[in-house]
Amino acid sequence: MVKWTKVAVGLGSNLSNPASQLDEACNKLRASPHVLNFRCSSYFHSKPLGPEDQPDFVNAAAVFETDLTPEHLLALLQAFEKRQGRVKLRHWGERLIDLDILLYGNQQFNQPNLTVPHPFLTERDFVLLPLAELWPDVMIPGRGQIQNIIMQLNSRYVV
Ligand code: PH2
Ligand code: MG
Ligand code: MG
Repeated sequence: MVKWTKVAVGLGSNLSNPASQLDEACNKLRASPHVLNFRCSSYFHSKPLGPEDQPDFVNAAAVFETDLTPEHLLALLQAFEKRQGRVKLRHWGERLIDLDILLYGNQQFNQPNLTVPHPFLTERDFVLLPLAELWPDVMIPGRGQIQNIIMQLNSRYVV
């Protein structure tokens, strides 16, 4: 019996018509035989985190079930990034398409090339807000309810 696991993936782009890059990535994911019940959030516009001399981002989250292991899902996302034309520019810099594993079931692990939940998930509104739109009662392993994390994030800006 094949085991299907519910996962969340973060999408981001700030080059070559970002929204159409997200559309393309969503279409490819939805069409994969390793993906079931694919859903994608609205597109959120955000200021770049990191170098400020780069265009604004469009971000989204996707939630689906997969029969791939975390390593194989990472390989699939990296292959999609490459096929879509992503080239490595600079750290935290501009990118055509970025597909990051945010959650893999309720698992928590730390490998040299993959940390789950995504290490910056709880610090980034452009990841938390799309994810909460799709999956409002998700529990982030080790961190708790997404709504509480968002409230804590917002309270940092209250003076
Ligand atoms: N991704 C980064 C660096 N900075 N800023 C925004 N607004 N959105 C992103 O997706 C993003 C970023 C590296 O992955
Ligand atoms: Mg990435
Ligand atoms: Mg990223």
